[in-house]
Amino acid sequence: MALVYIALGANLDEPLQQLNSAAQALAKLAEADSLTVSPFYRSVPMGDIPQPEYLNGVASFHTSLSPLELLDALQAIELNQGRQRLLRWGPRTLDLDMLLYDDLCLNSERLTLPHYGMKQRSFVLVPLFDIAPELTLPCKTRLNQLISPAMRDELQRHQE
Ligand code: A4P
Ligand code: MG
Repeated sequence: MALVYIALGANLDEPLQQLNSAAQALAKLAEADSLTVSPFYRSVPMGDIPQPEYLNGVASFHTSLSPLELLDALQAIELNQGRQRLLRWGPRTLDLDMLLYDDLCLNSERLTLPHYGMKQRSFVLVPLFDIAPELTLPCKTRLNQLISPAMRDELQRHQE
């Protein structure tokens, strides 16, 4: 059984509903009662494409799926929620990125683990810290060493 962390992002078609639906879908991939979902944060779009602000969060769970089976399942959830791949870094109804799969380090055509951008992104690191404050990454860096006060200032916590 692997412990996995997934980043959730949405900026089209009711992002809050998109993330809540995604969390329900992730629960079906998770071993019983193992799903934890972080608070959600509003974040300014990263990159140069003009687009609406994002809602971002992170989920963790235990799963018996292999890494590629999990990637297939994540992409099926994205498609089921109307994801269209038009532009890299373009707006999307739902993006599910696999951040960590246990301590696995992998560089294959379809899957890079840990996720290539996670160490730089406030909208990943801050919600990840909310659900895993003691986490150490496979490169042995402690999560809390990657988070600066400026990163927290970039985000607005979504009020329930
Ligand atoms: N892939 C490789 N490794 C992984 C992994 N660990 N998890 C491959 C998921 N997928 C992985 O992804 C392209 C391909 O990456 C997949 O087919 C898979 O085989 P995609 O979801 O189709 O395309 P994308 O998301 O547009 O590209 P990319 O490079 O993953 O973009 P990011 O890094 O996801 O960034 N601004 C804010 N504020 N919040 C955001 O969430 N997100 C993006 C997209 C841009 N700006 C943002 C946000
Ligand atoms: Mg993606």
